[in-house]
Amino acid sequence: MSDFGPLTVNFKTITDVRGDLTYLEGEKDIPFSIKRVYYIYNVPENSARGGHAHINLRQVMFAIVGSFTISLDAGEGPTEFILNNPEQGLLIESGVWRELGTFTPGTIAMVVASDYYSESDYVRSYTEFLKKYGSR
Ligand code: T46
Repeated sequence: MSDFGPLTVNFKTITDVRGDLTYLEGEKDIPFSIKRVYYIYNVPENSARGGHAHINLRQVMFAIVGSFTISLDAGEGPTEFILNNPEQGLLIESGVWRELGTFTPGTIAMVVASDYYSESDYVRSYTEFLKKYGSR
């Protein structure tokens, strides 16, 4: 089942002569209450991140600046997405393996998450991931 759920989250932007202002609100634009925000930047060329799934965590990820790729795998192989629009996020449900790469120089990837950081929520072995989620 390659079902990632509804994937795209569009944020609202207010534009005037001073520039653009984009905002997102928990439980409105984002389909959960936001408990944590983190951002990834200064990523060296050819570096990969991710390589895990979450048991319960839900996240929306977007590129504030720049561009990167993310491949999502719900247990039947990867589908690749490019994130390069600060007005559009990708909803990543729990139980989905993700791998990030191809960061252009200066990229800032931003993530809003449904829960606090907890290492026990991670599945960091692909074999374990397939055992747990491969037969849905
Ligand atoms: C995800 C992808 C897209 C913390 O202490 N607090 C935090 O909030 C986070 C996110 C991480 N950490 C620690 C855990 C590790 O010791 O920071 C270290 C690096 O984390 P990690 O190797 O998991 O980083 P990425 O970029 O591979 O994965 C991160 C998120 O962890 C993950 O939830 O979906 O970004």
